[in-house]
Amino acid sequence: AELEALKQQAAVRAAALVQSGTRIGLGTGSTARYAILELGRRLAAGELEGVMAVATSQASEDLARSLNIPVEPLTPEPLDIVIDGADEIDPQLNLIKGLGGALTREKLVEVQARRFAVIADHTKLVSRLGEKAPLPIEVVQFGVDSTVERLRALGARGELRRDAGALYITDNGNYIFHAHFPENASLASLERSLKGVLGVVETGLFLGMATVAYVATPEGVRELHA
Ligand code: DER
Repeated sequence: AELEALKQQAAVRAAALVQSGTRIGLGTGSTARYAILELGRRLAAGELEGVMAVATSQASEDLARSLNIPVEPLTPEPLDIVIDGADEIDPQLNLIKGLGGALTREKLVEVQARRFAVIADHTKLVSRLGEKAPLPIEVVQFGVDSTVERLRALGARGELRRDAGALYITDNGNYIFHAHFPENASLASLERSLKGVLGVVETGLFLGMATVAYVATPEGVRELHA
């Protein structure tokens, strides 16, 4: 309950940045959900008007539509601000994302953001990525065991994500492998190696993408910049 209150505090802080007449990206997960709810509240209260949103998952799109937030597909036009959660945040604001299963659409949206505001509770802060969370890697279904073998050859240990025993399938119809790697000298080289693996669609490494992070602690919301 305490963590939920903290998530909501971070979400409300970021949602306050959204201005009328702008284009926004809506993240996915339990923290981003509070931001979407807050945007809906601001619209209903007349504090906000004329916004257009791009959602990073079907779930976030459905929630937005239920709140009368206008949702449109992603087009090449930049987004003024994207608000999304993270699984881990390092001191340089590099992120691990994807435990909510939406990493590919999230990265496609967030790369087009003029401002990418991460929202989280303090448990997401780490000194090094990979400390607590696995690295989600989206992989195609066809020949998945071959792709997993290629990832293991790079040093990955882990398993395909399952929910209630069944293999999890993303909005894009792919599987997700949760990988643990030995401590890596360079996150950038790990990202490049993984993106070069045949069968890999996208990784949950979001390096140098976030512009600001609102991190809620019991002492208040901290604003972190890269
Ligand atoms: O899957 C995702 O990328 C989510 O944004 C995740 O990183 C954060 O989800 P949470 O707010 O429910 O912890």
